[in-house]
Amino acid sequence: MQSKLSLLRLATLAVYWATVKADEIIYADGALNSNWQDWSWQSVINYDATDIFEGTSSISINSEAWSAFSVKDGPSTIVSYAGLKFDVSGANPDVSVSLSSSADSDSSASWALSEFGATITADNFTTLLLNFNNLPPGNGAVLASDTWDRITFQAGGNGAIYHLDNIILLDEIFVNPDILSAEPIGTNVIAVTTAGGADVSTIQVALNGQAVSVVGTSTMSPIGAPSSSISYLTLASSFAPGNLTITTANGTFSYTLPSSLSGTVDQSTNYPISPLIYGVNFPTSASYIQDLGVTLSRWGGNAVTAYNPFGQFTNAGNDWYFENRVADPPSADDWIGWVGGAGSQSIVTVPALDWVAKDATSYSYPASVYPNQTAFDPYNSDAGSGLFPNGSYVTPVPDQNHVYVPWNMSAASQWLSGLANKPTIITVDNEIEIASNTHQDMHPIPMGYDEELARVLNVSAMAKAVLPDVLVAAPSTCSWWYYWISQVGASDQEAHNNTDFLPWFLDQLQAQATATGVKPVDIIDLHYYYQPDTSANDAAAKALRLRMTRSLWDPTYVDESWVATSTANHQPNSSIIQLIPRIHTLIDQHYPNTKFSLSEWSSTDDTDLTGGLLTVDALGIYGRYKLDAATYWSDPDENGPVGLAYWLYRGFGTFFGSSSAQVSIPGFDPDVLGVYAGTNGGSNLTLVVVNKDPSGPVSLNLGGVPAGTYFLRHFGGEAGVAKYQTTISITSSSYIVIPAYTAVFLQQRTGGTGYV
Ligand SMILES: *[C@@H]1O[C@H](CO)[C@@H](O)[C@H](O)[C@H]1NC(C)=O
Ligand SMILES: *[C@@H]1O[C@H](CO)[C@@H](O)[C@H](O)[C@H]1NC(C)=O
Ligand SMILES: *[C@@H]1O[C@H](CO)[C@@H](O)[C@H](O)[C@H]1NC(C)=O
Ligand SMILES: *[C@@H]1O[C@H](CO)[C@@H](O)[C@H](O)[C@H]1NC(C)=O
Ligand SMILES: *[C@@H]1O[C@H](CO)[C@@H](O)[C@H](O)[C@H]1NC(C)=O
Ligand SMILES: *[C@@H]1O[C@H](CO)[C@@H](O)[C@H](O)[C@H]1NC(C)=O
Ligand SMILES: *[C@@H]1O[C@H](CO)[C@@H](O)[C@H](O)[C@H]1NC(C)=O
Ligand SMILES: *[C@@H]1O[C@H](CO)[C@@H](O)[C@H](O)[C@H]1NC(C)=O
Ligand SMILES: *[C@@H]1O[C@H](CO)[C@@H](O)[C@H](O)[C@H]1NC(C)=O
Ligand SMILES: CC(=O)N[C@H]1CO[C@H](CO)[C@@H](O)[C@@H]1O
Repeated sequence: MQSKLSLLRLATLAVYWATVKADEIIYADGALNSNWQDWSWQSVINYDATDIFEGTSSISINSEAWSAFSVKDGPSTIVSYAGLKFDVSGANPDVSVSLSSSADSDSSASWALSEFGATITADNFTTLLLNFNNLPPGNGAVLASDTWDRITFQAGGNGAIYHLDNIILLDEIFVNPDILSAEPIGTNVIAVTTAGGADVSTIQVALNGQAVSVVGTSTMSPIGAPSSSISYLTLASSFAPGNLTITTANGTFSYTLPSSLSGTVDQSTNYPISPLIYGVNFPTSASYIQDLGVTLSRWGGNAVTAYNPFGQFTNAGNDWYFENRVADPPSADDWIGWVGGAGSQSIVTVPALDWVAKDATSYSYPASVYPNQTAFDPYNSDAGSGLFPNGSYVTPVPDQNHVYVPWNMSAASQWLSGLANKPTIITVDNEIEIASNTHQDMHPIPMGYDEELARVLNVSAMAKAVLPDVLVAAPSTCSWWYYWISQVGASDQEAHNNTDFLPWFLDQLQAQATATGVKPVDIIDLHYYYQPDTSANDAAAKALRLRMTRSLWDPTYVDESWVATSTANHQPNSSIIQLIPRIHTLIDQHYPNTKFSLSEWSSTDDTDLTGGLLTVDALGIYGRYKLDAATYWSDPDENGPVGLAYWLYRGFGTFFGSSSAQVSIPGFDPDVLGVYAGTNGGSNLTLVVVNKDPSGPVSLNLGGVPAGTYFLRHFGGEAGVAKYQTTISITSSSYIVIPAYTAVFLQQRTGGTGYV
């Protein structure tokens, strides 16, 4: 167990603010600064609230769902300040802060108040700082330069009631030198994170009461986070079990180093890893693809079902009031081109229902036609949810011609044949088994087995005729329940020889392949969303999040969700998902020699560290269990924990290995550890280790790991979320330390130390 004597100090509290020339006070007492305008919407705002205040009054805000308190400056000056400070009170209000530009409509990232690392209560104001050089959650990311002139505090889907006070743009932020963390890593290195250029030369280290000297120090500032820094202190001797004490000018950090878990890594026993497992949906830019090493980019999701490539329109379906809009990005052809130019292959959705959007403005459920609905778009009060107040779908079904134009295989063929840039893989629409829900206006009749198969075969025949090299992926089913059952229900299963959907579907594809000599589907594509509920995001939920990757592979892991007790007929065992081996077995039995992909999956939390650790674990599992392709839903922040998981394996041209090497650790507990080994033809060993335990380091004794020079990447633990990397020596394979809640990448560099 770790005991850290100094308090865990949050990034927001480790800095001080000082007025040097002119801070801009946007609000202090009574009224908004006259240079600023109120651009709020659907919120009740009182600038002179006295129920709780500092000074003489505060701002009270009551925002409806998705509405906001928003203020706009005169001339654009925000970018010249160092940060935005404000006081907030409320019962943990669901509010996010963002900046935007009225000149070009750009928006910054949106930072949830919960990401600032402080507790917000209704009784007292809490001071939060949006440091433009160290954005929340405090990994050193810097605000992009733009014509920012607007600050928006937007409520989430349940609205928000809260107070703000003392909203100030700071001219300067002084960072007091501080040593934030000091953790053991590798065989003899202490990783020390600092703020304000703190001096690490006076740090003293003792192991079991004996002083250990520091023989080398190197310091780096992480890529993409120039204001964070980390120093690696090399010790004169290696770690060993016992008490490690690190004494600094800003507190003492103590750890108990445990006895090591023993095993072996065998590079000579290996098999290829598909490079396409490191994909995401809709990467944001070419540099995103290159920085994270994204190998496969998907154009997919609910909003591409109605994609009209000729007008570049689409419809949001039930994600947003069944409204048409300009597709974003507009041109699939250009998109395939630039993702390819950045080094990524592409997987592109071909609409497979009978309609696509006719324009950028129409919507299916106008209030003028259907006055009685559960909700209307806060930005367009005429566009309704398509649900009666009792939750039933609005009837009569609207005439599709109001919003859509017909779509058919000749239109699809015209689109694909005209593409200047060809996709690597196409998918047959997206989750069409639930179209009568997500696109109830377009396809109100629940889809059954036969219709889904017919649509898959029709798109496949069209696509293979037009693009002879393309791989066809289907059925892109949304989740576990629909792998086995159609939206028609049990009667559909009974009508199909009482067979679950997937095995039936595979049998039909095999029959088609046998009859025609051409495999209609090259890749069985599913979406996988973990079913356990981790939304509480407390310690128990985080531990569950890190355990539930076992559902991808483990034949003994009973799913910790409704799946475990569902009585539906999902042979061989309805309570054990064991996803990748299960689907491989089904494919072998019903439609052999077919690939398997997951074109949507998620860590369940893109901003919490455990979402990143889960992603590292999952990417290791995908390689080890021979998944053929995967794309994350959707485009995790490059500098957030999930983005860092991709960077760890693939960032900036470094990669884990072309093959998965055998790891054998008797007594290994997958609830607390993930250990993956990669190799290039039996050399250049790479190890990725995830320590899922928040409370202390683990140590490994791994035969087959040669001593020598290693390139180290890591994130997590006390060091936090940033792209930390260095070169270290592994002095012996017998005692390698991985800090708590940390993912590490260690790659043998026999020929030198170079890395990008
Ligand atoms: C850390 O220690 C240095 C050196 O004693 C001191 O100047 C600095 O104020 C300390 N930082 C904090 C946050 O206490
Ligand atoms: C480590 O410290 C604990 C608590 O101070 C003590 O009980 C234990 O004996 C120490 N272990 C070693 C190996 O020195
Ligand atoms: C609105 O729909 C609800 C049921 O969903 C019904 O009880 C109510 O009478 C309807 N109101 C009007 C004005 O039609
Ligand atoms: C829901 O309300 C609508 C409109 O009032 C009505 O037509 C429909 O029958 C109701 N559905 C149920 C299940 O009560
Ligand atoms: C196919 O769709 C196109 C584009 O909407 C339309 O012009 C054409 O008439 C349709 N063809 C058939 C046979 O429905
Ligand atoms: C599939 O194509 C055939 C032949 O063009 C057509 O008759 C059938 O309606 C199509 N099926 C679906 C579900 O679109
Ligand atoms: C129906 O299922 C049984 C086993 O569940 C199988 O033996 C039989 O071949 C199937 N029949 C058809 C027509 O697929
Ligand atoms: C599925 O596995 C669980 C856990 O091992 C076991 O309790 C259950 O009996 C199995 N069910 C079937 C149908 O084999
Ligand atoms: C191993 O890495 C070194 C650089 O450290 C490189 O020169 C060598 O080609 C690599 N070997 C293989 C098989 O990739
Ligand atoms: C920590 C703190 O300032 N607590 C205060 C919160 O507000 C209540 C009621 O106004 C005070 O009594 C606490 O002292």
